[in-house]
Amino acid sequence: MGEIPKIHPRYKSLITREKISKAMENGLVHKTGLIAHGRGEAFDYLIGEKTIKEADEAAMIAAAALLKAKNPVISVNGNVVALSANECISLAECIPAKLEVNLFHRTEERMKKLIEAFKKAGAREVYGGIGDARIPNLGHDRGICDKEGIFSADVVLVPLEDGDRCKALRDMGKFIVAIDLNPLSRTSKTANVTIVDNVMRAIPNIEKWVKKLKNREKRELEEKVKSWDNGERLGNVLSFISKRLNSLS
Ligand code: PTJ
Repeated sequence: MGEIPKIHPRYKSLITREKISKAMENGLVHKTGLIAHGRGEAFDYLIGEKTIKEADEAAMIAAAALLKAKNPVISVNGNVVALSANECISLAECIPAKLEVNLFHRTEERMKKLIEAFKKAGAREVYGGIGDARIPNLGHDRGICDKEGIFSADVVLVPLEDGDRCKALRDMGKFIVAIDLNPLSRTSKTANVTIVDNVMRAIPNIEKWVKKLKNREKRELEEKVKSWDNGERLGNVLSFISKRLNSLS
């Protein structure tokens, strides 16, 4: 495609597609990352391509969980680096949390490229390259992680996560915050807190809440997190979508 005209009504969406397809050509995004992106776009339409109330509240709980954590880690993959690298770095500094590249389709070449891309964007330290630990009960290379990173984390933020790995992380006793536009996915259902929103809006929104909650007592943060019922909240998202579709029909 030539230059995308700024007056195109879907300009933002087209630019995002360009970004992700270029990142695929550069070996950062896996080819199935394009399929995942398309699926995300479809669900984004259903919520009106904006942060809905339920997602904002989930982002607040996510911020509370990340702030009260002893070793919080933000797990990033190809799509996340292509769409939100700077925002992830800013969030990680604000909490503070570690950043770890953790791939579904892991190759040493992609790991190297993604860690380099993060460092080029300003990240001081990026975990994932050592690969000296394994998430139990996960076959193949998608179970590889860093001992000092995800393996020993108590809270992990997983944008665009695979359902199987999300469950394996929960089985390790970790508190999982997922960002997933699909409220029906296994990841959404398995996480402790699911933010049904686009990763490009959700990451800065979590940061907004981290700044608001930063000076609150740990006990208050804990109470907020404890009060969250993820199943009920996902039900509310589905009701929102169904009401919205009814109102449009
Ligand atoms: O870079 P890798 O090798 O780790 O691979 C990453 C992908 C995304 C290819 C891999 O994790 C994968 O196949 O994921 P899934 O199982 O397709 O799940 C992706 C989920 O993310 C789907 O439920 C999508 O709806 C959702 N999604 C896609 N784009 C976005 C999104 N959620 C939030 N924001 C998005 N921009």
